[in-house]
Amino acid sequence: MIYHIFYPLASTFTAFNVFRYITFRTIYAGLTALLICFFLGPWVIRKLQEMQVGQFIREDGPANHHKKAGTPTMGGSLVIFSVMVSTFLWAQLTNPYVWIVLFCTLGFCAIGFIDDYLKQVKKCNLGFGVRAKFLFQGLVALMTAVFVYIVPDFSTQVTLPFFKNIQPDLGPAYIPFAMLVIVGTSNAVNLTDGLDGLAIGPVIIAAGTYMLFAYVAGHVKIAQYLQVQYVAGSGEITVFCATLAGAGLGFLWFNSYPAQMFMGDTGSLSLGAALGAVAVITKQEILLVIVGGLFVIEALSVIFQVGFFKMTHGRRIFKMAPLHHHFELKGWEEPKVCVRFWIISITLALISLSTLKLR
Ligand code: 57M
Repeated sequence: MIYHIFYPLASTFTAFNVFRYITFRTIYAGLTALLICFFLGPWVIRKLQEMQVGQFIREDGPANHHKKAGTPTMGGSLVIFSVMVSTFLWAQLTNPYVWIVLFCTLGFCAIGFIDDYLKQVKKCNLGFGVRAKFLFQGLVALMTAVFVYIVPDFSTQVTLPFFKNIQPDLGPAYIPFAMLVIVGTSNAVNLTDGLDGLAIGPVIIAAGTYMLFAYVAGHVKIAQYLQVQYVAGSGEITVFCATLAGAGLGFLWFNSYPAQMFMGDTGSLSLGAALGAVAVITKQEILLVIVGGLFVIEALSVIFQVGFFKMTHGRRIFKMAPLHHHFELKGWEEPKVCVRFWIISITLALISLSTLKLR
C-alpha cells in the first residue's frame, strides 16, 4: 500500500523514489512485522488467557512439560496477522506471487486455526482428524501450485543445489511436486514445534535465507551473474520473507523459554506452508531440504521411530520422537536442546548459501 501511495508522488518529491527499492521496503517490512508482534503480544496473551485457550499437555510426554499446562496457544494468529499487515503495507500488490504466497499462508492458517479451536476451545481431542486435515492441506496446496503454474513464464524446471546444468523439466507434474513441497514443509514445521522457541528459530533462519534467494532470483543481472534461474517478479517475495523473519522475531520474544505463548497449529502449519510456497516461487525447491534441514531431521526421526515401532511391535530407535524429546529425555535442559538445534539450523543455512557459488 505504501508503495502504491508514495511511489507515484516521486516525480514531485524525489525522496519518495526510495519506495521503489525492494531492499528499502524489505527492511521496513521486517521491522513493521516485528513491532506489530512485539506491541500486540501482551494483549494477545491476555486475550487468549481470558478465552481460556490454554495448552492441554499429554500425560505421556516428558515430565518437564507438565508445568506448561495452560500456556496460551494459537499465538500463530498474531504472527500471521503481522505478516499479512506488513506485506500489505510494504509489498507491490500488483505482483501475482505476493497474492499466491499470502493465499497459501492464510489457507494453512485457517486449517490450523480450526484444528486448534476444536482441540483447545471445544476440547475435542482429535481436532479436525488426520484425514480431514490432510485433505484440506492438499486442497490449499493444489490451488497454490495451480496458481503458480499458470503465472505466465513460470518455469516448471526444478533446480538442484550444487548442479547448475541439471534442471529437469517436470511439466504438469510440477503441480503435485509443488504440493508435496508445501504440505511436507508445513507438517515438518508442525512436528518440530515441541519446545519453547524450537520451531520459530529455524523458521526465522530459513525466511532470512530465502530472503536472499528471492532477491537474487528476482534480479535479472545478479541471477545471471550467479547462474541462478531468473524468476521475473519473485523479488517482491523478498519483502514477504522479511515479514516472516520480523514477525518470527517478535513472536520469539514471547515464545522463548519459558514460553508465555505457543504458536499452535495456527502458526506451525501456516509458517511451514509459507516457506514451502516461497521455495517453489523462487525455484529453490530442493534447496529447502538443506535450508529447512532441521525440520527434515525432525520429520525423519518420527518416520523412522513410528516405522520401527510398528515393525518391531513396540521397540524404539529414539527414547521418544520427534528428536527433540529424545535429547530432553537424555537429560539435556530444554533451552540447551533448542539453542543447539538453532546452531544446526544456522549451519545448514550457511551451507545452502554456499550453493550460490558452489555449482
Ligand atoms: C505437534 N505438538 C506438541 C503447541 C504447538 C506421530 C507423532 C510423532 C506426532 C507428534 C505430534 O503430534 N506432533 C505435532 C507437536 C505440543 O505443542 C502444541 O502443538 C503446537 C504445534 N502443532 O504450538 O500448541 C506440545 O509441545 C510443547 N511445546 C513447547 N513449547 C512450544 O513453544 O514446550 C510446544 C511449543 C505442547 C508443549 O508441551 O503441549 C506435542 O509435542 O504434542 N507426536 C508427538 O510429538 C508425541 N510423540 C510420540 O507419541 N512419539 C512416540 C512415537 C512412537 C509416535 C514415541 O516416540 O514413543 C510426543 N508429544 C507429546 N507427548 N506431547 C510424545 C508425548
